[in-house]
Amino acid sequence: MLTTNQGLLINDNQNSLKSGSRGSTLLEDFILREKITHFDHERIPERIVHARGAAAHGVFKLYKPLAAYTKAKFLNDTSRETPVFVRFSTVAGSRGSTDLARDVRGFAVKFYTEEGNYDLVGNNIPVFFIQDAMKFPDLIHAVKPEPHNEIPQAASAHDTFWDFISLMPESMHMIMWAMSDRAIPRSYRMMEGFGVHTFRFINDKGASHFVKFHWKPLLGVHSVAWDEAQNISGKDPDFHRRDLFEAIESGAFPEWELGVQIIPEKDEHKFEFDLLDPTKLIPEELVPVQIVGKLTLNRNPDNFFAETEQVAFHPGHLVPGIDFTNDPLLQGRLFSYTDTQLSRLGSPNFHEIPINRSIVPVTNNQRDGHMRQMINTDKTSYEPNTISNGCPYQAMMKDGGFTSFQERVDSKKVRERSQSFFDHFSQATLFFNSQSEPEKNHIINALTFELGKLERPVIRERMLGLLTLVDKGLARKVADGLGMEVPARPEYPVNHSVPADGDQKKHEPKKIKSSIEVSNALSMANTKKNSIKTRQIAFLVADGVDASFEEMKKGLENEGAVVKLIAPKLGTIKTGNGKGITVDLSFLTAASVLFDAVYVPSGKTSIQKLTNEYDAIHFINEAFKHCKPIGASGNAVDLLKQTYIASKTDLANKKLCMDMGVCLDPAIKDLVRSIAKHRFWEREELRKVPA
Ligand code: HDE
Repeated sequence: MLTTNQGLLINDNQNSLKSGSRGSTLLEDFILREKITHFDHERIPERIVHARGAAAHGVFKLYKPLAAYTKAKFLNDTSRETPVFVRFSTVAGSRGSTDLARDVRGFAVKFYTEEGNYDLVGNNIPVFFIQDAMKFPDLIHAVKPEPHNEIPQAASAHDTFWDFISLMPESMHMIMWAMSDRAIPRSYRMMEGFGVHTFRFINDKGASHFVKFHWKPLLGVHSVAWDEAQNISGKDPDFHRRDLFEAIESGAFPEWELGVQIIPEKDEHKFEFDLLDPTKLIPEELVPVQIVGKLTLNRNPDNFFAETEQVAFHPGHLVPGIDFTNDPLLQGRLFSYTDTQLSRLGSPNFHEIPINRSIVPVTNNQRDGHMRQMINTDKTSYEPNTISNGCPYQAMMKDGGFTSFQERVDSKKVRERSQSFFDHFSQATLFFNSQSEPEKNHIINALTFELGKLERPVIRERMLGLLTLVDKGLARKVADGLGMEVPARPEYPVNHSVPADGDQKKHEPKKIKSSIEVSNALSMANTKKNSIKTRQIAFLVADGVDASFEEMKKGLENEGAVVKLIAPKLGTIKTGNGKGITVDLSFLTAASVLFDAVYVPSGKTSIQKLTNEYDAIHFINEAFKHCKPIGASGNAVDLLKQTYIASKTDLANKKLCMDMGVCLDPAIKDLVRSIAKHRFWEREELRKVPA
C-alpha cells in the first residue's frame, strides 16, 4: 500500500485536498506537498565533467601477492574477492548526451576493501591534456559547449577547444590519443583503463616503489569508425550503456586484468621524461606491465540514480600501502573531488549514501550536518576523552592505519614547472609512429574533421604548426585535407608559464630524441583478436529463407556471439520448408552500425525479396564501408551483386573475397575467424562507398 515518507498509509493518491470540490487547494495538504517537494528535488546537479556514465558491480581477485611492494591487504591476499563498483563515462557531454562522442572515457573503480574504500579514478587513455591542476577549469571551459549559445554538445570540434589546445603544446601527446580510435570505443568492455598518474606503493617496511596502473580487457581493445560513431549517436545514443547492461544481464561478464608497472625509488630520474608528468607514459618496452589480478563485472545496478549517479569517487580515497606522488595534476585532484561532491550530493554526509559506504565500520567524531544518516549514541564527540573510555582512539602502529610516505622536501615555495616537464612532442611522435597505417589515417581524418569545423582559420594555422612538430607527414596530410599549406617555420605558441626567475628561454617547449621509436602496446592493431564473444551479428532474412541458416546461427551463438534476425517487417517469416520464425528487428528499427558483422543466408524467394529492399542493400553497403565482416551463402551472392562490394572485388573469387572479410559460402569456422578480426581496415575508403 502507498505510504508517505513517514509511513502513513495514503488512501487518496488522485486528488489534492481542497476547500470544496471546485475550491482552492489547501496549504494544509501535507501529502501533496511532500509528494511535490520530493519531485521538485529529484534531479541533482550533474557532474561538471564525466556527467554521462554507466556502471556495474563486480569483484576483484588477486593472482599473486604484492607484499614486496605494497602492504595493501587487498593486494596481498589471493583468497579474497574484493567487491567493486565501476563507473565508465564520457567527459565533455552532459547527462543526456550520446555515448559515442569523440572523447576520453572515464574508468573509475571503487574497491570496497577490508581497510576501507580505495578508488582508482582513471581514464581509458594513459596520459592527460595538461600538466598542472591550475589549467583544468580552462581546459574544461574550452571543451564544453561555447558559452554564448551552448553549442556544440559533447564535441571537441569547435573553436574554443582548439583555440586553447593550439596554445598548450603540452597537450599534443594526449591530442594524438584523443584523435585516434581510442576516443570512439566499440564498447566499455573493450577498452583499456589507466591510473594515468604515477602513484606509490609502500610495503610493510615503509619502502616505496613508483607504480602505474593498467586495466587490460580480456576481449581486446576495439573501436568503431568515426562515420559509424556519428550514425550510432543518432540510432542509439545509449549504445555503450545498453551494451554493458545487456552483456551483464546475459551472463557475459566483462573482465579486465590489472597490470602494474613498478619502478624502484632509486630509478626516479632514470627516464628521459619525468615520472611526475601526467602527459607522459612509461613505454612497456622500458618497464613491462606485470599482470596481478582480475576484475569481473557481474551485476547491474538495481537503480541508476541511487548507485551510478550517487557514487562519489575520489583519488584521495586510499588504503595503507598506496600513496600519491607530487604529480601536480594529481595534487589538484585531491582537493577537487570532495569539493565537487559537496555541491553535487549536497552534504558532507555523502559517504553515508549506500553505494559510497565502506564495508568496514566508520567510527569518528564527525557529527550532524545535512542528511545525516547515522544516529551516534555516544556521549562524546571529541578525542582525546575519558568519558567514552577514550573511544574511538587512534590506531597504533601495530594495528596498521594510514601513514604517508616520508618523502624528503627541501625547496623554495615557487609557482613554476620543473624543467623536466618541457618535452611536449617526443611521446606524441612515439604514439603516432607506433600506429598501423589505418590507425594513422584515422588520426589524420579526425584532425581534418575537427579542424575543418572551426570558424577561425588562425586556429587551424596554429594547430598545423604544432602538428609539424609531431610529424611533418601528418601535418602535411591534415593541411591538404583542409586546403591549406603547412607553415614554413612553425612557431611555438606563446608560453604562458613564465617562471618566477623570468627566464622564459629556459622553459621553452622542446623535443628530445626518444630512445624508443615504436611501442607495440600503443597500437590497437596488436590487440587480441581471438574471440567473437558478445559480438552482435545481423542475419538478413525474408520469407523463403533456407532453414539451414539455423545451423550458422547456432554455430555463432555457441562461440558466444549474439545473433539478431532482421527482416523487411516484424512478426514471423516462413522458411523454405514452411517453418515459422520470429523476427527480432525490421529494417526500420535496425541499423548496420549497431552490429559487428552481417550474414545473408541463402533462399530462393528470400534473396529476391531482399534484393528489392533498398534498406537491405544499404545495410550491406554500410557494413562494407565500416570494414565489417560480411558473409553470404548460396544465392545470397546475388544480393551482394547489387551492392558496392561488386565494384570492389570479383565475387567469383572466394579466396580474394575472404581476404577482405567478405566470406562467400563460409563454413561456421570461417565466419567465426573473420568476425574475430573485428574489422578489415585495409579495405577502407570511407567517402567513396554510397552509404
Ligand atoms: Fe577528474 N573530476 N579531474 N580526472 N575524473 C571528476 O568529480 C578533476 C582527471 C575522472 O565516474 C569530478 O565526482 C580535476 C584526470 C573520472 O564519478 C571533479 C582534474 C583523470 C571522473 C573532477 C581532473 C580524471 C572524474 C566531477 C585535474 C584520469 C568520473 C564529478 C586536476 C586519471 C568519476 C566528480 C565518476 C570526475 C576534477 C583530471 C578521471 C570535478 C580538478 C587526470 C573517471 O571533481
